Amino acid sequence: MPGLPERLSAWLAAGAHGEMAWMAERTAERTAPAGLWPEVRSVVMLGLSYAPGTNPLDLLARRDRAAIAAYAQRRDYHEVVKGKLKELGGLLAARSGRPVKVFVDTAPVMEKPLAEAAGLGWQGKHTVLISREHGNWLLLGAIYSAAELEPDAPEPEHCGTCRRCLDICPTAAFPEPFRLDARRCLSYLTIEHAGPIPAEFRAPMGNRVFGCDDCLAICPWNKFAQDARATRLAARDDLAAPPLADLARLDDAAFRRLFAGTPVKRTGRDRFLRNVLIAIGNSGDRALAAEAARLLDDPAPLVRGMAVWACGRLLDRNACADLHARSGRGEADPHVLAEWRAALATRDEETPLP
Ligand code: B12
Ligand code: SF4
Ligand code: SF4
Repeated sequence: MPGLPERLSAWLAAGAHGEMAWMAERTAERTAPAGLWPEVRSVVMLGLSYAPGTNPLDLLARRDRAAIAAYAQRRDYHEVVKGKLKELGGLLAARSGRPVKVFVDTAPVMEKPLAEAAGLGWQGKHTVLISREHGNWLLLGAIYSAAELEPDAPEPEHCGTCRRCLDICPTAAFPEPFRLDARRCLSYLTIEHAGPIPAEFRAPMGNRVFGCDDCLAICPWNKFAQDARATRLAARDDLAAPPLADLARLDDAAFRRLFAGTPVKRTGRDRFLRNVLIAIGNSGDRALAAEAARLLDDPAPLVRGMAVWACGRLLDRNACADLHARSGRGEADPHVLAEWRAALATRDEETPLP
């Protein structure tokens, strides 16, 4: 994969990986399979379809509902894909008499460039791998083999003059085609980013509470993808459009129960509630303000801070001042205090914090 180490270095040097420090570690292993496992002679790349039955973009208009990225509305693909890789890798090892290793997502492996080199598809301008047959709804996995296998030809790029994915991105996360600044990407901000979400990204988040599918859903190559309902990656109906009001009531145990075995459990309850509260603030639905107000007393500052922001978006200043008198006076966390200041200043810049 010529040029790969340079591209990864440039991406890291620009800081585009944000807080994902693990992306800057083990780069020699990441950019060359033999760096990770010196015995490797061939890499078999696999994609498993998770094509959704409905268009994820339709959900964005239902402001009282939560939008969870299509890949996360189902069983965690790490387990499913790994199981399949082990099965196939076992056959390959038995047939070739040579050892194999299997990887999904978390190892220092660049799965998209490898899948492109293996002929599965090409990296679109949104940087995700697109297959002619399945569109961009594929989850990837790798089998490293010590056997010499006949290579397939790489798939050339078929984006042409299209730029729909670049134009639809709600946060302008693509500095140029084929390059993503993760720090601006809602997938990164809602899943990987640990602290409060910077103010500029909150309104563009809309009702996206875990990941984002906009640049994927708009890609015209998806018209060839078949609904993946029949596979072991079938979507869970209760995660298709859950009411924000229900999600705002999750305590730690209920969060773990609801999202057991799905990728959503990764964020933990507090980070997830942070996202839900931002969606509530964006809902324009004053009835949901009561859910946000209840969380003003939450033990987690991350949750309290976004509860303040949501109340500030949905209620007038007087109502916010009442809530502050009830729940905000003893606040000591600097982030939450800053949110109170902003909420109380929203409609009257002159009023000092009571
Ligand atoms: C880090 C990571 C993220 C980060 C950064 C994403 C990114 N684009 O780098 C964040 C958290 C934002 C993320 C988001 C998502 N992710 Co993710 N992620 C990864 C991970 C772990 C590493 C990706 C990586 O190596 N990035 C580093 C950059 C430098 O590499 P790159 O994206 O290939 O970038 C190339 C281009 O930038 C190009 N390039 C750079 N400059 C230039 C200039 C020119 C002119 C050209 C032509 C090219 C070019 O060269 C680079 C190398 O090929 C992989 C799993 C893995 N181990 O590979 C999953 C993975 C890419 N994610 C995946 C998924 C599903 C998603 C989401 C769709 C989830 C969601 N719905 O929210 C979004 C998609 C957002 C998007 N548009 O990319 C799948 C994608 C499957 C597929 N069909 O490709 C993967 C492969 C996981 C898996 N096992 O299936 N992800
Ligand atoms: S996943 Fe969403 S925020 Fe991230 S690049 Fe794609 S459209 Fe933009
Ligand atoms: S939307 Fe257009 S430019 Fe973007 S990946 Fe798909 S074909 Fe390529």
